[in-house]
Amino acid sequence: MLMFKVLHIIILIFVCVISGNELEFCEVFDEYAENSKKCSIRNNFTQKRYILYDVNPPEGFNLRRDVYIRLAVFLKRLIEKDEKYQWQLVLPPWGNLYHWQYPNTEFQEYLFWENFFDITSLQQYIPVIEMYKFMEEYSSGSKEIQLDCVYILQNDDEMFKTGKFEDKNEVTNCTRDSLQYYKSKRHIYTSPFWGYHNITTRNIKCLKFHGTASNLYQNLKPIQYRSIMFDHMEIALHDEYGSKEYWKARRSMRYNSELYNIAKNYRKTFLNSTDENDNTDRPADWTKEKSRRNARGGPYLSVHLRRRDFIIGRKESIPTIKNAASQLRQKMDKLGLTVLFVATDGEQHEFEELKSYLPQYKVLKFVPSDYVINKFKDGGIAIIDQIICSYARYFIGTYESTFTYRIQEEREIVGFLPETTFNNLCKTDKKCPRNGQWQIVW
Ligand code: GFB
Repeated sequence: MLMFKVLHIIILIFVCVISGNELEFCEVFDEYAENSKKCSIRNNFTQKRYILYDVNPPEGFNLRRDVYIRLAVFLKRLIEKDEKYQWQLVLPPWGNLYHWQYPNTEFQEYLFWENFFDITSLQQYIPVIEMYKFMEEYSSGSKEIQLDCVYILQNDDEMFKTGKFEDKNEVTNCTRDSLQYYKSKRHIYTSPFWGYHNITTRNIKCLKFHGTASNLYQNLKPIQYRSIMFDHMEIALHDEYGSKEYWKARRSMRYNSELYNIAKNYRKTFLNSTDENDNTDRPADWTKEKSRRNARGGPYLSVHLRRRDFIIGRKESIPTIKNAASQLRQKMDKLGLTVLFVATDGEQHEFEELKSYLPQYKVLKFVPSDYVINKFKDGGIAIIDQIICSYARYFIGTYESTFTYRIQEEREIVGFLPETTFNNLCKTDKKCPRNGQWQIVW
């Protein structure tokens, strides 16, 4: 009997190797011990484990970048404590973001991280791979990519009602809200999966979750699962917000070098700003960067003027264009600056209105070429705006905008004095909400 069992296992392993598609005979159903056993055998073969994630669909680009940092630190710590497995973070392609509506841009889906970020820099912090690489590695030639387990994180509504917050990680019934984007046919779930119809799972669990990301280590179960996805990952909080580790992860998020170059040319051509003159030179490798506070910045003031949904959703903190102009004029006069760079999602007529209130100043915004629009789309244009804002002598942002937060972080990394960075437009001169100052830790 024992001989027979051993033989059975050897055959199983042999089939696994020659079929090249381990998924064909390894479907993960926790409740079926027989299947779990097969998976254990398969999973012992390879030490590679893949973590995938997604974020609540309406969330924008810059909150998503923050969710990446939570995962990056999560993975860094996981690797430190668990050397047995080769953990990899699969970078979720960008697409279909609510705010990405640039006219004339083609289809904004399936955009890989390399469009916006420098993958080598990210990899100097944690092992990340693009989705297409994951598909190649994981599928071994098969068209279907079946994820071993998908956890959908759900808030605990009760906690929000009572205000008593405590860590929670409980498998619970899936609410309609949680499953609204998934399609199920004979226990196989498809969609949304970043728009890929060939990605499926048989195993979805909903988690009532409250706490920091590291509370999810217990859900990884690497003996059972080779690939695991967390949906609604924005629900998990930072483990180390603002710490040295947080800033390391953040520093590794260098942009695609072409975006830096476009911003650099713009600064030089229109803003009389170069790294040599502005004392903003940085090493090409982020790990070589050092703490400093002597960046001068180009001879311009930059503003992030957030409009659109903020005019309605954040009425109490968003000024009128006229009032914003008055605040900007006062600051430029005080600093002796005559050039204003405006990053905005506002309409052209709002920009024209702003200019009309500032006739004695040079007021500019970045106008992308067709090449930039087609290649980098909304995400890349937004990054170029952010980079240009990051190199100004003085920056004023929009209260509670994550777009502004990312600029402030970048300025902290470049080495500006905090008082030139942590400023925001006020509703009026009298009513001025203040953002916190999250200064860099080296
Ligand atoms: O990045 P984001 O999450 O920042 O969303 P918030 C704003 C998006 O609007 C950006 C565009 O990703 C850009 O596509 N955008 C905003 C800009 N400002 C600029 C700009 O100056 N230049 C360019 N080129 N594009 C959050 C939303 O917005 O606000 C949430 O993500 C929610 O969904 C919340 O609506 C209230 O933090 O400003």
